[in-house]
Amino acid sequence: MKEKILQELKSNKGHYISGEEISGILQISRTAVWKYMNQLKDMGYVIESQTKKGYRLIESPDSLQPQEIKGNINTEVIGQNLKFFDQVDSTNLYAKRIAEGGFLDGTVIMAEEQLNGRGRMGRNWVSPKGKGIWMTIMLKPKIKPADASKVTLLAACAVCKAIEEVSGLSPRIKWPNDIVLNGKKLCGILTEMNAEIDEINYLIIGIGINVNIDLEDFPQELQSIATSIKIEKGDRVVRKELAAAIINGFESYYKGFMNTGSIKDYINEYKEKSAVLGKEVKVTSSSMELQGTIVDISEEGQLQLKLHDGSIKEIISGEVSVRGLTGYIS
Ligand code: BT5
Repeated sequence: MKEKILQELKSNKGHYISGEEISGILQISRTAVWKYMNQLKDMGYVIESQTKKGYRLIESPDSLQPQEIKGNINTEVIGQNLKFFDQVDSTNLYAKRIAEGGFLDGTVIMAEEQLNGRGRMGRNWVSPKGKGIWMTIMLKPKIKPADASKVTLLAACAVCKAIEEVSGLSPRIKWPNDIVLNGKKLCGILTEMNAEIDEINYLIIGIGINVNIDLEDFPQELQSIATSIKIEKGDRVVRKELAAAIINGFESYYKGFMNTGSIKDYINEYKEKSAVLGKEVKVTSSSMELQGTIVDISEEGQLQLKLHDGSIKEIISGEVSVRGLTGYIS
């Protein structure tokens, strides 16, 4: 009912609508209307009420609630089902819990706060309340498990583009899963999947973006390596607009990939946004450590690393750190 009242207020935005009118449209008492208005105010909606005129919506909160995001998305699949939590352990963990029971392709999980936000390899992801976008996109792609990393690449492109659109900043993608700005981490992507040998049962793309985080919100050990849109821009951005832009953008890349089975149409855009192309890097994985220069990124999204002996090695997985002024920064 609260959502329906909100819809009435939004469709009359800037104008008053009387309690009587709402009670007539929704077939509830005027006291009930008044109670729901108070609940909406508690949620952060600024609603003016005047005895003779009724109610008027002045401002909506910057919340990631479905009713705030739905109006800004124009997708067919991604985000058609939006699940929202004020607080959750981790949107990826939640997605995995529900995935087994079946889900609508493109379901998006959003949370205002994560108590156990996760990075890769069991690392922790700091996710303070109301200051970031902590979301997971749940997919059932008909692709081979080996191609799952291409979806991470497309998600990174979509996030980067959406940040540019909404904030005017130009972040870069640090292969494979980070988005960085001025050498600091702005966003991390955690792709997880459940698969058979040659088919994916489900793929979940967890995206964490530091949006309106202040430097002091980060724990001490992250303050020199993490940043946020607010820190870089000097101003807040509206999270729900950014979240909607990511959902819209991602759908278009994802559809393209699903239709053609290839990401080659997007690889030039990816290269333009790359933080590692042309850079001297160190690539580390559990089994090796290599140094060289990234000379290209293949149509499959793999790094071409030119070693010091001139040979080229294709990098499929691992961590990349870029040579900075004071050694290699990750
Ligand atoms: C990542 O891991 O970068 C993937 C992060 C994915 C987070 C999203 S939020 C929504 C969804 N639900 C989840 O539970 N997770 C996903 P990795 O490359 O392993 O980086 C983790 C490392 O980044 C940590 O060890 C810290 O050093 C650093 N870190 C932690 N929180 C950070 C933050 N908010 N901003 C920047 N760096 C952070």
